[in-house]
Amino acid sequence: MDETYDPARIERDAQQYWEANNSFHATEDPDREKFYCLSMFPYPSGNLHMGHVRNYTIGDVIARYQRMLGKNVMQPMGWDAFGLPAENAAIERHAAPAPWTYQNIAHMRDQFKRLGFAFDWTREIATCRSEYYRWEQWLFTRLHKKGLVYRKTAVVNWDPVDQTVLANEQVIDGKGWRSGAVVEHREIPQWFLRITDYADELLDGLKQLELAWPDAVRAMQRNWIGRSEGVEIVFRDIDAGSDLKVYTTRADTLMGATYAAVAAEHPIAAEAAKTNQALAEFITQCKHGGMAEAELATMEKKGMPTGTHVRHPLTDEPLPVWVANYVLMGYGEGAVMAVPAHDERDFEFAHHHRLPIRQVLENTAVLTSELRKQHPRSAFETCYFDETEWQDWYASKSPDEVQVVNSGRYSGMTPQQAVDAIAGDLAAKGLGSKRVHYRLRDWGVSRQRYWGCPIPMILCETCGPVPVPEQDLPVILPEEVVLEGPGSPLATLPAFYQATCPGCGADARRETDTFDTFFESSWYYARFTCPDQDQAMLDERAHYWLPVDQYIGGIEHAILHLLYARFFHRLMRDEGLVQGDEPFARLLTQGMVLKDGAKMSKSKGNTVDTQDMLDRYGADTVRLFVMSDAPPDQTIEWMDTGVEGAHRFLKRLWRQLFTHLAKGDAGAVDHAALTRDQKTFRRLLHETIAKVTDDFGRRMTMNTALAAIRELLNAAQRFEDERRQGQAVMRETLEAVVLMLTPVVPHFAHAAWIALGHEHPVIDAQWPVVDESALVREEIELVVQVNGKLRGRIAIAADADREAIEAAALSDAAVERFLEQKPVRKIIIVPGKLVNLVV
Ligand code: ANZ
Ligand code: ZN
Repeated sequence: MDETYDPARIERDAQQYWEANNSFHATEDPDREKFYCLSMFPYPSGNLHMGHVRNYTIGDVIARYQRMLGKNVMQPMGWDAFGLPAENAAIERHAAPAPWTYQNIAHMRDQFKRLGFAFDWTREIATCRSEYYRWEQWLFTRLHKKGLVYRKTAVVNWDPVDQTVLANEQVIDGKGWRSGAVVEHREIPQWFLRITDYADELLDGLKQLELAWPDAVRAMQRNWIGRSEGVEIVFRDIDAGSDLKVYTTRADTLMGATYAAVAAEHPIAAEAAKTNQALAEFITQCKHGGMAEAELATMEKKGMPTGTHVRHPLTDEPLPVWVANYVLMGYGEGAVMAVPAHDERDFEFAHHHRLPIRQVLENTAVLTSELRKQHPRSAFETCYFDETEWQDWYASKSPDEVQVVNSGRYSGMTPQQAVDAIAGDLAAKGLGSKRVHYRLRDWGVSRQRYWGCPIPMILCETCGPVPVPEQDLPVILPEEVVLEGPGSPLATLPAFYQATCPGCGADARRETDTFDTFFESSWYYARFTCPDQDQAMLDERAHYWLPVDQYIGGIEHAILHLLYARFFHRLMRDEGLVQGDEPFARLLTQGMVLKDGAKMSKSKGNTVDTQDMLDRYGADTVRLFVMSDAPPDQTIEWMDTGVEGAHRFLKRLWRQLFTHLAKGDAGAVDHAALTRDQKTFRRLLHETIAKVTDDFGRRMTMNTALAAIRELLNAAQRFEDERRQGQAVMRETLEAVVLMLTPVVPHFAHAAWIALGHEHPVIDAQWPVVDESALVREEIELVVQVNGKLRGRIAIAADADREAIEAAALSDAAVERFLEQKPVRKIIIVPGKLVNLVV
């Protein structure tokens, strides 16, 4: 062993050893428990940043720890290689995206290796390779046969100057990112996957993931799916237009509906606009506005009356129909029954346009808002409370005590009773029925981009869209192209788009759109189990490895990526390709790496150069630092002093090992020969092993584990026992420390383990085992209370009986003073903890 810690050499040696011995190559072994550890694969943007380093270190620590528990661990790595940045870089360089991507992959792969991640590189996948994407093309054609794929027109962002469709990220403040032109919305035919068919299952499946997935992620998925139970209500037409259907989750408030509102794109709006120029202009204006749901709640409630009326389904009262910019076409029926007394958006709208407000529930937050004070009182048809009264009332009631009021025969019911009664009455009249509704929309997978997987369809004038036959797959994306502008070159490459219809043999045009890149990332986890399979999408190896036991990645993927992967898993399950319902048994969302309190980013200029850190300190220091500061799911603050601290720790430990080894081998611990101090120190060692094991495994708080190891080493330094048994205990301690640090600083551990005289590499060593007998405390300390107040402490044999404990407590000098010679009425003993003397 060298006297000083030389990370460059140690890390090179360890990495060479792993490479030469295929140390991380995983094979299926039915006799061993498997552990599939997966960190979300990166987009090959060029360089690893500190966020990557932390993410992959967390995964690597878990994988290496599980291996030491004796499991058959598989940890693969690959590249989410399609996507927009490659196209942008290509435009800048007048080159093709492919070589740029492959170069980046090569560079990042080197950086991964430099960090010592235990990846099975034989399983590497790049999603831009046809060996990979051919199988998603194949699946797509299968889904098409099953009716799970369809084509319909949808809105895209159109840049009128560059004459191209833009991705949402390329629209900045409503303008094209390159041309600066105001972006238009255009409707073009696109491909959709029926994820809504699986909405219920995707929602139910979340229950299985309780405790195994972060609550926040499950909640976000739940909200995104957005199941609601409501009633579909028909408002009959009065003015010879057409009937109006609305969807409401609040049928209990039907008697409070004072107008109806429709989206700008609603047919009733279009019909009315034919004879109303101002309305037509308003509608055009709405169509240009933003469409995000979050904006709707806050934006100004604009609207115009259509001039038509519909009939209230229970009272027959005529209600005016308005066009309102807060009603979305893509949701429910694109129309609402407006209940301004109980819906804030309706209230704001009614307030603004001076529409009547009718209260039909006892309690309502809307009526206490600031706006109410500005609203002319005469507009309130009914209003029971003033503000302060209402607040007192509200505080005194629970929500299910609330009553429906001012609603005829429904008055006096609870809201739930009213929903049921009203739905029943509507059904009897043929004017309504209960309905379950989802917020989730079908997944539009078409992108008008070049650098993506070609959608395997042929568009024939006679037959319509026809899937590319299985024997003609894959549809290969030509890689040798030059991108001069933002449009996709596929549409201008006859060699690509000219095709023959598989149905009728006529000349036809190949689909030139490509898949959303979420398509590739939705099933890569499964392909890692059998990446070399060239006859099928997956094979039986998937049954051995799936589900992923631990998935690690960013919270930014909490909704879409994880939902699409859960959807794909079910699609593949229904094709007989995988078993089970869920792809990821456990999920860990790692926290960000901050610097000076902000997220590291190039634009803020607060990035830390990974390569520079590796050159300066070595991989182990960087790995140790990113694991030390906080639990994996919380943010860490990058601090240069923290990195130096991690480095110093490793140097000091190296020296400790060196000094110890220089003294020669003291042999194994002879338990019978240990002194009391040696036993006490050994107890700390085994308590630490127990804690670190729990922290790495169950709690996943490697930071507290590392802190405990540091404390143990500090105690070891103070221990300084040169006797034979002292040295034997020290040896046991250092071995255990090296083992416990192996997942975090694997190169350091590799070298140290050899220096400690082991023949087999530390990656094949077993995680240290707690010696239960070492944990037994010969003497324990008990707290002594007098009338519940801490008054003293006594040291007593761990197995002392009640009588002995009482005697010791009563005779303790400090305690005696507080007894003031009063008779002790009762003695309460909490074993192992305290004695309470009641006087
Ligand atoms: C009357 C009502 C009274 C409503 C009340 C709410 C509160 P969730 O739960 O998200 O499904 N709504 C329906 N379609 C809409 C559309 N296309 N654009 C905007 N809003 C729409 O929401 C269902 C509720 O959202 C429905 O219940 C409807 O307003 C509104 F005190 O109807 B409600
Ligand atoms: Zn045809």
